[in-house]
This record gives sequence, structure tokens and C-alpha cells, in this order.
Amino acid sequence: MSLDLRRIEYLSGHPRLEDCPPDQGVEVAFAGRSNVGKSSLINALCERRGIARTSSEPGRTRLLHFFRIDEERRLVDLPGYGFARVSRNERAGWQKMVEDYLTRRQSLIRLMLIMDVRHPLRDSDRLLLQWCAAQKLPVDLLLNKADKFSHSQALQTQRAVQKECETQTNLVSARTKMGLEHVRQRLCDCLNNSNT
Ligand SMILES: Nc1nc2c(ncn2[C@@H]2O[C@H](COP(=O)(O)OP(=O)(O)O)[C@@H](O)[C@H]2O)c(=O)[nH]1
Ligand SMILES: [Mg+2]
Repeated sequence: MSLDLRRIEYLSGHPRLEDCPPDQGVEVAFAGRSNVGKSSLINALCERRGIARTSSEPGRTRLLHFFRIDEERRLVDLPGYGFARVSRNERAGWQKMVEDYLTRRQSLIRLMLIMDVRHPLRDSDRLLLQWCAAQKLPVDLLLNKADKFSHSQALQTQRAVQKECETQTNLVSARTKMGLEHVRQRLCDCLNNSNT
């Protein structure tokens, strides 16, 4: 079945795993530090400006946001991590929500870990990669804001990250749309080939 991302609809946002939409079908989640462009990428991939809220103010997205592609398929925009000015309580709350989601959500089949190409593999990214490895959850790495680098600088970073993590790593730009067709194809492949 083909996957038309342009038909995506916003479903709902939730502070706790318990309140999320039924854990049926399949979903791919977008994770990463605040401000790396998770929401911008979802908008650009789906060619739906503003379906995922974007903000230049770090840390504004504090909910698990669900987007419905069709009856059986969803995308999820996870709350960003690594924002500097939050209290310890807030950080613990974030950690519990994301950890619950990553460890208990049956329909989660792949994580797209978004990083800023200028600052890849920060401690929080490495922690998330470790969680995913422990859960045997497949991950794609997306180095966003590739427009901020020269082509050769971007390629060099991609190769270094891919080599270190031994994980599929792609350069993308929500701004220039670079690399998005490839990511659409990846999403299509994994959302279609899951055995549901
Ligand atoms: N130059 C550039 N800026 C981007 C790109 N993607 C997102 N941004 C900007 O980065 C900021 C954070 O984006 P947002 O999608 O809200 O990040 P999120 O916190 O990860 O969801 C916004 O000001 C975006 O316009 C990109 O590919 N290139
Ligand atoms: Mg966001």
C-alpha cells in the first residue's frame, strides 16, 4: 500500500503514556534535543506547513504529539530534551514520559533521532541511542539543518557519525527540503513492511 504523508492529520497531545491513543497499528517517532527541527521536519516531510507546531523557543513541546496517517499508521513528535532552563523535576518528568513511551509502546517500530548537523551526538543523544539499543528498537539518524554547512562539511560529519554509530545516517534540511524524499521512502518502507 502506498503511503500518502500529505493526508496526515493531527490527533492529540498527551503528557503521559497512559492517556495516549490506543496502542494498535504502527508508529514511527521523531526524537531529539529541543530546537533541532523535529517539528519542522514533520511539517516538511508531510508538506503540511504548521501541522506540527514549530517554535524558536527551546523546550516548548512538552507532550507526546500523535499524527494519524491512516487507520493503522502514525507519526509521533516526542518532547525535546536537553533544554537548559528547566527544573530537575521537569527533567525527571520528561525522562519518565519518554522512557515509558520507548520501553512500553508496542506499536513503536522505529525512532528517527534528529540532531543538528552542527552539534551531533551530544550526551543526551548517546543516552537515547543506548536506550534504543537496549530495547532493540531500530533507529535512523537524521542530521538536520544541513543548509547551515557547506556540502563537504556536512558529508564529513555524516560519515563520522555513521561510522561511529554504525547506524543509517542521513543529511536533511527542513528548510531547503534536502534529503526529504529519501526519508519519506524510509518511512514508507518501515510503516508498510511491518507485519500488522
Ligand atoms: N536553517 C535551518 N533551520 C531550521 C531547520 N529546521 C528547523 N529549523 C529552525 O530551527 C528552529 C527549531 O525548529 P523546531 O522544528 O521547532 O525544532 P524542535 O524543537 O526540534 O521541534 C526553528 O526556528 C526552525 O525554523 C533547517 O533545516 N535549517
Ligand atoms: Mg517541536
